Amino acid sequence: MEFVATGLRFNPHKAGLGSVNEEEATRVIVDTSKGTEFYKNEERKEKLLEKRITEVTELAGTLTEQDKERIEKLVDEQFIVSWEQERDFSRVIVHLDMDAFFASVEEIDQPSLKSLPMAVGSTSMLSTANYEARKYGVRSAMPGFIALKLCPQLVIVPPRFHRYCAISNQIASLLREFDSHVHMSMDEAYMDITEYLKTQSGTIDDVVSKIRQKVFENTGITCSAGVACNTMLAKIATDLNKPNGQTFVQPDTISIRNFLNPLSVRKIPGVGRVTEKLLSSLNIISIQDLISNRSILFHCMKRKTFKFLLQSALGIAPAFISDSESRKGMSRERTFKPTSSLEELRKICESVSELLSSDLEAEDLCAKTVTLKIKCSDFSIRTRGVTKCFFIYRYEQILENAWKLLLKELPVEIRLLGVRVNGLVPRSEVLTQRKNSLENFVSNTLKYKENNADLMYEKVKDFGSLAPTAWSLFRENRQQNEKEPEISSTGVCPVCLNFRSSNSCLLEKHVNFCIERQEHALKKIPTNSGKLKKPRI
Ligand code: TTP
Ligand code: MG
Repeated sequence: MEFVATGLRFNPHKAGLGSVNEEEATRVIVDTSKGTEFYKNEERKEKLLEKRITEVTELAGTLTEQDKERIEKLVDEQFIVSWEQERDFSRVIVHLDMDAFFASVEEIDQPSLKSLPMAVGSTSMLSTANYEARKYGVRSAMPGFIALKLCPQLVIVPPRFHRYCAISNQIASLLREFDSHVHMSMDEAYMDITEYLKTQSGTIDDVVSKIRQKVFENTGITCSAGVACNTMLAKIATDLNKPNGQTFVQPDTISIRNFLNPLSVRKIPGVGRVTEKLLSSLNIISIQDLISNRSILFHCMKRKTFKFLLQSALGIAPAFISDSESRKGMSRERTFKPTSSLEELRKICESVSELLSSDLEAEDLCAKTVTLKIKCSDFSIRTRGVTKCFFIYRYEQILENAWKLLLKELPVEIRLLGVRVNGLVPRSEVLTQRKNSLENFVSNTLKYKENNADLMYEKVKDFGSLAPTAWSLFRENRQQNEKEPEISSTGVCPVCLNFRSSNSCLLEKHVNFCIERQEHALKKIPTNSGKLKKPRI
């Protein structure tokens, strides 16, 4: 077959695709997509990748054998020795991933679909496929029209995101029995079952089987599990025995190395097809190769990439996702038939924002930054973000911020819309902080008013007017003198200083409203927050 861009090659890295003839599937993908924007974009991306490969291989070629030995020694002494000391074997982490999640939910609701090759999505894009369809090479993130070429009898079912969310929430509550701090995203969960195991008599494998059985009995969905001493290893392990299976990695350095060494670099979460191709140009195919070529990695990669790849290859990672890490961000996205219709885009933006706000709600978090990601019909990707000066979590707030960012991009034809929130903190923390700062503000304001009332009055007299805030302060002070309100139980809005209430919810709502109103007035002032991020290769 003629040369094929990396992104056009059939991607076999998903459970259930092992028996597919890759060359045949690639030919169907190439033939069906020739001349499309997708095809052109993949060719553009390939050119950039080729350039990067040339740079990296040239750089690697400058190393002599002596250089490599010297760098290897340095890497071992300066990095690996201290990383090895950081290894934590004390926790038992389980990663659970539902099998063919969206498709399984559809099969539960329509059992007749079980025996058919079926995928969820549309002719333009599939979200996932059941294992029957995977035998034909049909998989997630594949356009439906290509899937129909690979498997003409494929049944394509439109997605029902609310249903998937409901089942996902149900699974999360079941899993809380084993770890009350379970981290659950749509169809995968991380649990630290170290404490739970102390209350059980069976082996680790028995307990994990029990967990999977519980999910199945309550939802009808099978899932696969990986068990290891850290989340990264557990996630890799889950994939090895999918569907409806589990893999346990013994918590010692030799077992971990034996488990990882023969695997493809692609098994490392975060290594995609571009990194895979870049590494293969350096003759790095397996995880073992990453370790043997650590001098080249050190010499050719950015320090962060070097660290990530080598630590992953050694199986070194934090035992569990720390709260702050897990709170880095949350996102939702939707792929659809390219459209420039504002009405359709608004609906999609609404549904993505709604899912995201319920994710925030489920974890009781709120966010500082909203980022919009769009993939245009020519497959170029744009991301735009805005950082607020206050925390948001409500559906309307996420929607309006994402929508404003989108409006700035018009006119545009879009095939994917995603919204991400970052700067996450627990809502309870924000409410406490806000309450404290409100209380401080109120008491300081009243002290200030007491001390400065005369001075302010003089200013009013001198200049004839005051800025609105100062004016309200002054006016309030006059009213205060007349009424003497209960300061301790009543809060004042620190923005307008006009609104006061002893009901903290009402006050908070008002403060949010006031800040947004103020932001609205200021929004004409250009800031850096809407800058376009350049896509990385
Ligand atoms: P995955 O767990 O990656 O896939 P899966 O559950 O369908 O199949 P597997 O048995 O291999 O775990 O993703 C979970 C759900 O997320 C999937 O059912 C649909 C959705 N999804 C997309 O919408 N687009 C995508 O590209 C992928 C990978 C998943
Ligand atoms: Mg899954």
